[in-house]
Amino acid sequence: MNNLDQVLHVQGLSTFVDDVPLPEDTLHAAVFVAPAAHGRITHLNVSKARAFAGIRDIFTWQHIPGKNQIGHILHDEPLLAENIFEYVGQPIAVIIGETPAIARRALKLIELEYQALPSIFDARQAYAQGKIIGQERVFSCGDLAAGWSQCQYIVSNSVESGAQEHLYLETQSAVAIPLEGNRIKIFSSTQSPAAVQKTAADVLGVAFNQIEVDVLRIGGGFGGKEDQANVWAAMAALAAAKLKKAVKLILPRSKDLAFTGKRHPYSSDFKIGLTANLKILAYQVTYYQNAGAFADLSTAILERTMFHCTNSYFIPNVHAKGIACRTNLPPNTAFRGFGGPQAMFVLECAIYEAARKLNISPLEIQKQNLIAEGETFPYGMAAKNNRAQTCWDLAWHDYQVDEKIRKVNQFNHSSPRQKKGLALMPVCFGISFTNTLLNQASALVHVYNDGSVSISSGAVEMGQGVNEKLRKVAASIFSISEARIRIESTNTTRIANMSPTAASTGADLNGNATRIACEEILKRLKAAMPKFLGTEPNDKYEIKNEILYHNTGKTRFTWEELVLHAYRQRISLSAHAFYATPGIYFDKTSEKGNPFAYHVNGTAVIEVTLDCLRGIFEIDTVAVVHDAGKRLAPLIDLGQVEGGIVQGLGWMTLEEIQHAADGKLLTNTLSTYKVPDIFSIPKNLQVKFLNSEENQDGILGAKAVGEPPFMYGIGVYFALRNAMQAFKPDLRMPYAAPLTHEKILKGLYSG
Ligand code: MTE
Ligand code: LUZ
Ligand code: MOS
Repeated sequence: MNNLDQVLHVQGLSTFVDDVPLPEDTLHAAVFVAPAAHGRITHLNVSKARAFAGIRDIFTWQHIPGKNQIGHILHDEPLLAENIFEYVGQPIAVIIGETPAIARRALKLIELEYQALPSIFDARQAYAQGKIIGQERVFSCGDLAAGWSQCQYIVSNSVESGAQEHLYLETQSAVAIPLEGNRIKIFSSTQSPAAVQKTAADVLGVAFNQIEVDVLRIGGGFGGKEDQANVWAAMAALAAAKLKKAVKLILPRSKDLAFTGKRHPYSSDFKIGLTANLKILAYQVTYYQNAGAFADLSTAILERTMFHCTNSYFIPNVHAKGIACRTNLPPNTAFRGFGGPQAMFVLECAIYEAARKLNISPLEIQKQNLIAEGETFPYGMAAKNNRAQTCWDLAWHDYQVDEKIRKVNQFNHSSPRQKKGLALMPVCFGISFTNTLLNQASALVHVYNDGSVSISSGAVEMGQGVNEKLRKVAASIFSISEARIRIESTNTTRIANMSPTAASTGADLNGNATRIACEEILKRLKAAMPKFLGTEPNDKYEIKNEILYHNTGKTRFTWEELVLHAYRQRISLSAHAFYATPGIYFDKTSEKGNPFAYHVNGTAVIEVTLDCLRGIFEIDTVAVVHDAGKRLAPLIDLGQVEGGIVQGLGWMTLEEIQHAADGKLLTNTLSTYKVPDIFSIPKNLQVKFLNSEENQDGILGAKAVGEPPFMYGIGVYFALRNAMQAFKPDLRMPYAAPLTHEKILKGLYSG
């Protein structure tokens, strides 16, 4: 894949938090958590556990010197529960032992008594009881009533989409090491070193500059470490500060599955209206988001749901309402797409339901309504260089959709028990943090006087290849070999106030900061060339492939020699630079603005074959046309698209989180929670990148690629429903994902 890390990865030599060399006498933490979904603590006795051989200490909220508060958007979440706990798995105490095994064994000696309180796990029930987080949001445009009055067809229904486990390979991990002067250095598996720094500083009641956070790379994040790495890092820091010893906290897989938040399940109602020639004129939708017990990022995620309520389509009259509902589940959190997939799924269900009622193909409705240049989204931004129609048309043509439809019909006609289904899934995803202030980044570039280069930025490498992209940026600005460039760990002492690596903006934001820093150094180097070469200052100077050029002529001098000359001339070879995405704003009062630097478009063509006797299926084809602009690292982008698709189809078809009636996670192993494996990958997975011109709003002409491909997986749901419908024309089945084998079988043979 040409990822910078690949050589180390395949040899098993890359290091993660678990590999950080530990000081002597490092201690190990285990976390004591709430055993029930909602309760009032009446009695907590840790004395037996504390007396256990090898236990050094136990900390509860009473030991926190600073604030027992880790909520950033809303301040509603304690690090350690005080009198009330609100979900199974909510941390109550941190126990510190000489080994991880000792700490875990002593957990069982903690005595907890509580008075059970009523619990809610369902978003609509929570809403009915007024348990909401933040404000209800409404995005609207046009005139809904007028819209309905002009519609020939109006249909409505409800839609459920499920939770999803991130399943990053590296579980939540932190090592906190006390340094002189009461400073703490934290190695954390986080997408947001600055959030870990802030959380630990707040909990300890110290200034941010007392806390250093370092991240070399993480073993996957997918959004699960945008906010939820803070908890474990803050606990390790608390214990390290108290005991003046290094403390390591690594969640075992089963605990990580049970304690941490997931993708938000949504329960939604829609009503959609179409004209006689299938133009969608009106769309009304209400999203009930199951936020879990604390806000975490839920309100931001809900906001992105609102932004994506019309996906790739233009709808003139829209009323979308979103409510974050507080339930007694672990706080749900960011997950690739960040609420976007949930919105898109509802609209595709609405289109599918309308098509079913009209007895036509959903494709007819989809292609009639793709957004065109200049048309606006409900939040007021106009489609600019939007490639919704281009991608759709290319996918239709290049993947021979007419021919595919004919073949599917032919197959279904002659095959009684196997049925094929086909669907197209257009995606339009806005790039930028919807919270405008987060769209900023900085970079620190050093050129050493041997000509090698070191780059620090706020980007966290999580397998998505951002480091390789940063290396390409620097190599292209300086016109030197990538081999000279090293990407350093992401560290709060080198880069301050960094935004999380999220919203697919890692390369755009940090790449641009890196570009600006490199350009600054290059400017100084070029200014030093006349003296170095003994030529006229007003001549033309350039560096190409490490060779110095004078007035377009090649000289015999190199990058290395110029750098050494500049050093001897006492010219600075370091630069720090800052980048803030220009031109974006959003007004939350009117819910209008220009929140995104640009949109990413694409269309997927999906074919499945369903075995209607067994309810099992194969995905024959996922063929995509995707716009990634002028790609910086083509193979990395291909990997992102392929990985996103597989993760998306897992959400839609396999991954089903289940809780017992008391709120305990039932799917707490990988035998009961099924994720896509090598056999789940479509037999034919094809990706064509649009040959589009340079994207002025990305980095060096490229477009962000991390999240958008996830949503192609949504098409698999509809391809499957089409196959089911071919078997059972009067299929009546609720719109609910995941569409597991079990649900398919029930749908085919019930009613
Ligand atoms: N790819 C890998 N291999 N591992 C990850 O954790 N996270 C995804 C995406 N691709 C992820 C990934 C998510 S949720 C986001 S927001 C982006 O990568 C973040 O990185 P970027 O902004 O550099 O694209
Ligand atoms: N995080 C965030 C995100 O804070 N704001 C966003 O808009 C966003 N979008 C996608 C993923 N993470
Ligand atoms: Mo990605 S959900 O923005 O970490």
